[in-house]
Amino acid sequence: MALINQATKELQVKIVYYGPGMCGKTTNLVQVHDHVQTAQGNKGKLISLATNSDRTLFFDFLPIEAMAIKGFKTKFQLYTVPGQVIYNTTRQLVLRGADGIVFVADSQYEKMPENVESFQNLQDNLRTLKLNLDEIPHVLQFNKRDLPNAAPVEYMEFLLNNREVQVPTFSATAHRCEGVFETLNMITRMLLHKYINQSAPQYA
Ligand SMILES: Nc1nc2c(ncn2[C@@H]2O[C@H](COP(=O)(O)OP(=O)(O)O)[C@@H](O)[C@H]2O)c(=O)[nH]1
Ligand SMILES: [Mg+2]
Repeated sequence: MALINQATKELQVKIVYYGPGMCGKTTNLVQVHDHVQTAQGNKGKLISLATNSDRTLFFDFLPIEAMAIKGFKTKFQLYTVPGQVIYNTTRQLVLRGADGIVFVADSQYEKMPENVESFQNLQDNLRTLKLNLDEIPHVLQFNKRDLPNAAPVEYMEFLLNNREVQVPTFSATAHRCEGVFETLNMITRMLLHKYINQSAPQYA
């Protein structure tokens, strides 16, 4: 559930980028951080929450056209999780209180088992937290579309988007910022629709 900060009159919405190691989660956050438009002072620093090589990153921002609901502005907090299998406890901690999830998949054929495993791990971790992916707004991003060994989108849909209710999917080449804001705009729109019942502005 989104947090209400009475002191700053902000509604805080937490979005977690999830996926296997090296799929491009950090790249998504760096691109958003570099290019998102906010009024001066309304974008936090990109913070690394751990010291190991596979870091958890975080920053928050208040969109330039922040939606004001009953006097509250909507601030977005973006997190990545470490993708490596050994950091599962960290992933559970980061997932706690997530309002929305972006699952980033690596399009390379040989990464499909890792994508599927990570998607399963996401559902398992949510279950541990007594949450259900079906009840959390989420989107899929098929990243690294630029690589020659990228699997067809239809195949990735079949592997990762075959649940009862299909979710929006986006093709991306994150290091060129392609598909990054399309993905973010959709998840924010879904969240605003859920919490605020209004459509979101575009961020870049
Ligand atoms: N070719 C290609 N490389 C990418 C893309 N997105 C990210 N990368 C690279 O993949 C590597 C892992 O990315 P990173 O964001 O650190 O992955 P993370 O482990 O999910 O956080 C880095 O070298 C990125 O520059 C993409 O769309 N295409
Ligand atoms: Mg990373």
